Amino acid sequence: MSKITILTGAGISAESGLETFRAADGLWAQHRVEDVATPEGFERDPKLVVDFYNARRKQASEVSPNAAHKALARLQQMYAGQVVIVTQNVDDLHEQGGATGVIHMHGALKSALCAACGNRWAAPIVMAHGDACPVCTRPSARPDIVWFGEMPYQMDEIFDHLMETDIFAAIGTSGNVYPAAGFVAEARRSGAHTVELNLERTAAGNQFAEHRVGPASKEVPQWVDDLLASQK
Ligand code: BV8
Repeated sequence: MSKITILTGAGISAESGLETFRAADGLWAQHRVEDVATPEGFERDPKLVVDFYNARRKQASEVSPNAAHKALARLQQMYAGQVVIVTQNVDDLHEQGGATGVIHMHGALKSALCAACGNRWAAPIVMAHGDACPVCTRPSARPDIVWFGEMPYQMDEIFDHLMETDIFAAIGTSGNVYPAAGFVAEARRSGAHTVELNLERTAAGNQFAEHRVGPASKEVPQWVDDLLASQK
């Protein structure tokens, strides 16, 4: 029974209307990373950071999954082997598109985290700095997001999947951020077939055996059709 491990990035949600990070007009063109996506930035100006994620949480609540998200859910439902989705994205469009067991390695907009006791709960659409944790009651709520310099979530589980996967696909990610950008090398070491699906060949592209170049809403459904046809 073969196994497919998929890593997604901001590009899979672009056609749903969510901005990517490194596009010319993307999130990192509008905000300094060190101000809104680091613990130091949160320490310096928690309101700026909380408002940055409030705006993204609001945007994410107003968009819908696109054909790429839905195609991956179809693959999970119809593929004979195991299909694991690891996402760098903090939106919940994979789940809205029908995917299950999605690993959010960089956290999730819909989740709040207590910086004091580690408790997690469903984030309100608008968080405020100083919101109390429902468990320890301290005013230590923060967005449940992995910032630069923080350890991504579920890394052991992810590496277990990479070590035994037969196919590794990276969809809509520029391959700039580690450890996610190192997953393709790990998968190759395990002998997996590697495929990059992206609007363009990325700088990391030469690490992949196969490339499917074009918008995710077109390339991902086609890739899924080919995978399902090949298993017949
Ligand atoms: C850690 C928060 C250690 C969530 C994010 C030097 C070398 C190696 C590593 C480092 C280094 N210096 C520092 C580091 C570590 C650092 C890092 O990698 N820095 C980089 C910049 C060099 N990494 C970290 O800090 C990580 N933690 O290493 O911890 C540690 C060890 C022990 C103990 C404690 C800690 C944490 C990384 C997570 C940071 N958080 N964001 C949020 O705000 O959303 S990263 C941010 O960038 C996002 O989360 C996103 O996941 C990530 C990658 O972005 P992409 O998803 O790839 O988006 P991008 O815009 O870049 O690209 C979009 C792509 O889509 C493009 O290729 C485009 O062509 C394509 N596309 C566009 N439209 C479409 C499309 N494709 C298809 N169809 C379309 N329509």
